[in-house]
Parts: sequence; C-alpha cells; structure tokens
Amino acid sequence: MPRAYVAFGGNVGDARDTIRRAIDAFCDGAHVTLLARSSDYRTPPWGVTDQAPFINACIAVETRLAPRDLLVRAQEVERSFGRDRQRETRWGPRTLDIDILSYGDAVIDDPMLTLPHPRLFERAFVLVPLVEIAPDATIGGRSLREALERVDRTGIEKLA
Ligand code: PH2
Ligand code: MG
Ligand code: MG
Repeated sequence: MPRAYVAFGGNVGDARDTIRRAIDAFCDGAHVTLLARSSDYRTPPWGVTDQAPFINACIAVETRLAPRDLLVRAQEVERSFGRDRQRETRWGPRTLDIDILSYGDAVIDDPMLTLPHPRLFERAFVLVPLVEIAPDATIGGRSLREALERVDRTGIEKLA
C-alpha cells in the first residue's frame, strides 16, 4: 500500500487537542492507517509573522485512497474541526490545516493538489517533525535530514 506523509498545524483554539483528535479522525484504520506520529511542536508563525505561534506535527500513513481522495478526506476533517476557508487569509490564523506532503513517489501538479508539497523543503515547522519520524527518508530524491540542515529552526520547541 502507498505511504504518505501528512502535516498538521493550527493556531486558533486548543490546537494540540484539535490535532490529536484530527489525527484520530483522519486515520480510521480502514482507509488510512497510522504508521508513525511525531511529537507536537510549538513553532513561530511563518509567512504572516504577526499572529499566534502554531502547533505542528507530522504523521506517516498507509492508505488505500488515491492521492486526491486522501486530500478530500483531509479537507473533510479540516471542516469538521471548524475550518472555514471563506473567512481566512493566506498564511493567516486557522483552527486546523492538514497538508499532504508526499504520496509514494507520486508527482502531481494540478490546481487542487501539488505533490510533493511545493514548500515542504523551505519550512522548518514541517521538516522538524518529519525528520523526527522519518530521519532517513527522501522525498522527490531529496534527503529530509539534509533539507533540515539548511532551514532556520529558531524558536521551534518540542512539546512533552
Ligand atoms: N501554517 C500556515 C502559515 N504559517 N506557520 C507555522 N509555524 N506553522 C504552520 O502550520 C503555518 C504557519 C498556513 O497554513
Ligand atoms: Mg499549510
Ligand atoms: Mg493546507
């Protein structure tokens, strides 16, 4: 079965609790099976810096769903936790963001889904939790650990 890496983030409400419950909802064991889960991290806001810190985490899953169906499932979970895309701004505050980072070796470039995730290698808030669960992995031929060495991880705090 294909393996996918998925990132979770949020900075509105109790984001740790939201992410914990969202991972449970996303990984039902039938369509999506959880293989590994990172710690939670408190991370400085990226993109729009004048907002609350985020909580971020990453998971590895095995899934029977095709990539676009996995994305639809992620968006359903986002909505069920109060995500309202109409009322938010790019890189602004949100209750829950679920991003598909990679799906096997799939390379997809369409308006709905780009894989691997185009900004994955720039973002310490993704790479830090991802390297925790997949230290030797490559995505699109690039080593995650080497990518992590090139980004600024200032202010990222692993939570107990
Ligand atoms: N998500 C954003 C914008 N900025 N910054 C951090 N640290 N973590 C995020 O998950 C994040 C962000 C929009 O999705
Ligand atoms: Mg995102
Ligand atoms: Mg997203």
